[in-house]
This record gives sequence, C-alpha cells and structure tokens, in this order.
Amino acid sequence: MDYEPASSTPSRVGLTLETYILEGMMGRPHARGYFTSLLSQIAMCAKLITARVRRAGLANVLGYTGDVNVTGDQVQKLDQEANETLFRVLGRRQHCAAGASEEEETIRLLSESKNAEYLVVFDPLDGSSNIDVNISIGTIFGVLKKDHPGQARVEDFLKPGKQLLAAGYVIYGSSTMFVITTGEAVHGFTYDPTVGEFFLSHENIRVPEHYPSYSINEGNAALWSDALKQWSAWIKEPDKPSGRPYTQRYVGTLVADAHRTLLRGGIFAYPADKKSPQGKLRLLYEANPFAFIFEAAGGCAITGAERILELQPTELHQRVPLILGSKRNVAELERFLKQ
Ligand code: FDP
Repeated sequence: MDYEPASSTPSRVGLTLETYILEGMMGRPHARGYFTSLLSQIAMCAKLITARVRRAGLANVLGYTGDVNVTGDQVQKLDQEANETLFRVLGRRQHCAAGASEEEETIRLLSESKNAEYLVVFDPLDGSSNIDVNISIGTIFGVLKKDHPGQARVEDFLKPGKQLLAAGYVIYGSSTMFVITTGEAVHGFTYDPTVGEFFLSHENIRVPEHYPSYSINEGNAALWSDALKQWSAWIKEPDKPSGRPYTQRYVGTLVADAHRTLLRGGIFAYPADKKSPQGKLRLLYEANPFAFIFEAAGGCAITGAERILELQPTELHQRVPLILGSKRNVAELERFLKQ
C-alpha cells in the first residue's frame, strides 16, 4: 500500500487513525482532548485484540487450550480476553466513567473523576460462533455522554441511538479494518501490522442507493411472518430491469455482513420471527452503533416499523429486529412489511 496521498488530489488516504482522531480536536479551541483520548484508547484496544485474534489458531496448535498456558497464565476465551482488554484500557485515562458490554450483565464503573464524561457500549467480539472456524469476527462500539456529574448509572446508558457521539467497529477479516464515524463522514482505516498503525484506506464511505444482494439467515424462513416470506420470494423472482433475482451473502457475523453491505450496498436483516419475537440482535451493542454508521453513510436502519435510532431502550440487553442497508433495498422490504 502506498501511504503517500497523490499530490494532485485532496484525498487524505494514507493518514493514520491517530492523526485523524487528533485532527478532529483541532479547530475546536475549547476541546480538552478527553473525547480524542477516549477514541485513541479504543483504537489501542483494536490493535491489542487484533494481535490476539491473529494468533487464535496458533494458540490452539501450541497447546494453549487448558485453563493454564505454558507460562502459567490463565487462558481465557477470546471473547473474554477482548472484553477485559476493553475495560482495562478504557479505565486507564479517567475519561470513561463506565462501560456496558454485551458480555456482562450490568455496567462496570471505570472512573469517578470529574473528567470521566463518557460512557462506552461495546460488543467485544461479535460473531463468536465463527471464531473457531477462522471466519471474520469483529468488535462493535458506541460512545455516549454522561450528562450529570455523579457516578454513572445503568439509566445513563438507556439513551436512543441518535444520541451517540461516535460509533464504529473493527473487522478482523483478511485484513483488520477500523471503521468510525462521529455522525458525519464514515471512514475506514486498514491496519498495517508491519507498522502497527491504522491508515485511512476508505475515505468517506457512502452506502450505494441500491444493490441486488441480500443477507439473512434463511434457515429461519419457516418462523417468518407471511410478509417476510413474500419479500423473500419476490427478491428471488427473475426480473432483469430491477436486478432480480438478488444474490445471497450471509456470513453469520453481524460485523462482516454489515461491513460488506456498507461497502457494496444491498440489505442485511435479522428480523423478528416466531422463535425470537423481539429479534436476536442487541439494541445497545449492535443495532444502535450500526444504525448510526449506516445513516451517516447515507443508508438506513429500521426495525421494520421504526427507525432504530429513535428507539428508547428500556434495558441494557434489549433485543431488536434489525434491517439495514441501501435506502432502496430497505424500502422494498418495508413495503412488504407494511402491507
Ligand atoms: P453470534 O451468535 O455468532 O455471536 O450477535 C450475535 C450474532 O453472532 C451476530 O454476529 C450474527 O449476525 C448473528 O448472531 C447470527 O445469528 P444466526 O446464527 O442465528 O444467523
């Protein structure tokens, strides 16, 4: 990869994630750097987790499978390690008051400093059923503001997704990529392990208006509503002008399926069904961050009936039906659901 931006274009491709985060603070004379510092901490977690994920297979080969490894340390499952890494690193600089993780029942208090104004929600390792088979997995995060001076409480996390200050994800795929937005542009940074840095590789990601592709677990089809079954039949009907039949892509890791949909377009859906009437995915850790990212990139995210970012959470581990992607693809499914 060439990290030198071409001199004839204003592109910032090649910029490091660290510089991008620092530049976000520039031009804001009253910025104290706490938010910047917090985002840098999350980027550091991405590096630490990617180092561990890249050695996951080797750890097995080398016999790190018991409770204690050869150096006498306790061996944790990868998702637990990612979880601990996030809590440990976020707790270091006293800017994060508390964190809520998909892995834990309730929030963990991290700092009572008066500078600890932020709250972080995260799914430390999404797609856990794909870890053992070497398929892409990821980390998802969102940043909220604690809007009172006291100790963080669970209620502080129960805010609609439209109040997120930043959201992003890391995909541990054929390369590691860090995608982030503060609600305006969405940028993707690719990790160069030889340098140990993320470099801007996907500047200002925009979700295409439409793409003939869909991503859904069709194994659940018998549990779907009639409207969903009709949509599923419609996208498979041959019709050249509208690009049907659509092609199917389903990894089974939300980060991977959403990442492909963000870059290529199309639709991802994990709808409500008879087995999971509230849907399967978590509002705080999965749906909200992705809805924030997709809307910032010109796509959309709905439950089928409502915009995800408008939902008022009632509990930390609330589940929600999630449909996201290109505007026209999502509108097509919405039409069937509203019939
Ligand atoms: P997983 O169960 O492997 O952790 O968040 C849960 C999740 O993966 C998502 O990453 C993924 O999109 C979805 O569940 C897959 O669910 P199904 O196996 O039911 O399709």
